[in-house]
Amino acid sequence: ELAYPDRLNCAEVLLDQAVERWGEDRLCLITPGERWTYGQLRRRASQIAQVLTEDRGLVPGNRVLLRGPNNPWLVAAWFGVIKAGCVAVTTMPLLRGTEIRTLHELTRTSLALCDHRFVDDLHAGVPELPLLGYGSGDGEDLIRLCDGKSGEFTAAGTAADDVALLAPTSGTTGRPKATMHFHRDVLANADTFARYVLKPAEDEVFTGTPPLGFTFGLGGLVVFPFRFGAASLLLEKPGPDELVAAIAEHGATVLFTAPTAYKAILATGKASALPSLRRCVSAGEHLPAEVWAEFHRQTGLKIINGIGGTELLHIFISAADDDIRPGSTGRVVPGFEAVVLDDDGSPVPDGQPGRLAVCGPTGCRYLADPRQQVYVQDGWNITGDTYVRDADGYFWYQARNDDMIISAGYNIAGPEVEEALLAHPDVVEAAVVGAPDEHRGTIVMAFVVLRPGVDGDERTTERLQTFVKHAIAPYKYPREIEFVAELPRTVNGKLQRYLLRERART
Ligand code: 3SK
Repeated sequence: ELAYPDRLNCAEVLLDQAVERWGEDRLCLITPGERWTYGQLRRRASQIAQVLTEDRGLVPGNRVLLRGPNNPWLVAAWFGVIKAGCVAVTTMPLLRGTEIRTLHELTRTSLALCDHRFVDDLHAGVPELPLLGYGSGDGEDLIRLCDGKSGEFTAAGTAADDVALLAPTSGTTGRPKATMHFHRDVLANADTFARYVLKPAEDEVFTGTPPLGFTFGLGGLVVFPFRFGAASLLLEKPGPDELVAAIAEHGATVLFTAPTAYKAILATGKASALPSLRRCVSAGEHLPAEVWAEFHRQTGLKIINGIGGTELLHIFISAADDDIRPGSTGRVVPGFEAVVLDDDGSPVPDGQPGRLAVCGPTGCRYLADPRQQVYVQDGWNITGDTYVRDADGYFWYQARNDDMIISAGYNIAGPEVEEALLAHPDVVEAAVVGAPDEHRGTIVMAFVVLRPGVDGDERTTERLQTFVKHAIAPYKYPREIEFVAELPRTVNGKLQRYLLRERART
């Protein structure tokens, strides 16, 4: 049972209290070119809170959009916003203007703190949103404003169940939802999955690839290390070789990444040269048993496979220590409960497939969204995954039961890609499904009916792919396109998506 005081500011606990406990000079953030101590980060976060409240007149509850790759200023911005009692709206750096606009309209942000290199799409999407940039580049600069501040700021006296974070999730329809997380939720994830499964030591160095805009990254690279006085190695967009080199150079001990990246690390041929690694966490998509076995063979490490969700902030079912059955996702993390349900919402017997439902200290609340009633019932989050639980309590992944495509750890809503394709003048109809792929697990595959007279050749494929990459985040583009005369439909005109899925498998 987790107990937190009624008044709680998670940034104060994770940062200010860390400085009190471990001292100003303790290392907290490492990048290929920089090292920040807890004291430095606290000063920068406090200065940001001063800029927000003193210069920009923000008050507790105002929402601030954060946009940028994983680096110390993004972490300082996250802490500064929350220290000020404002709500951090974390976003994926790859989002394009229209996607940012949709999120802004949903979350009604008052200000954006954005890496200068990423302002163009933000500006194109929400030109009216006040913006402070940081890092190298032009525009009104957050760092310069911070330099004029004392760095003394007492964290806002928020309640434990005030919202600290709005974390967007793309949903199955492409219409994003924003999940609301309280100050206590942020700590609860560290006090469940991290405490009981990772059991971090104080001298740990966490690292990984997920953006901080994805709660898998935010937990693994910020919340968990800070909760245990450890350090985080931040890499902006590492390829496998860079990741491997950085782990070796900085002695990283805990790795968070998706199955695709574990495969890519194996492909570098250097997996066995990572002696500092102690724990490896995999989530975001299903980890094939062969990848687990090969990684174990080459490194001696047992990847901790887990499933989490933006809705519950982080991992709620996972393997732990030697309690690992390769190919299974593991057992419920202490503090959470999970059941497998049939179509009527009743638990199915062990060994039978059904829909996974989860309940825990982090809860699931969508901001102003009627889908709350569909996906959250009696406090249980009804996930989009089909699972089987065995008699020993291990959960075995079967499939997605919706239209979400998980490709290389990215959640991609098929209907959103369809919409992007349909905006092209040459496209008459489009349907998108996931197709199996050796490297990415699944790829986005589109079936497209073209306007009469347009050839379905390679040039058209490339044109459509480029078009989608410019319309929505580039990782969502269809890596394969098949041109068809018509899409399979029922007599009522309903798309028979399952036929396309079968076709994509062949
Ligand atoms: O996809 C997952 O498994 C996941 C894990 C941790 C945090 C968030 C998510 C979506």
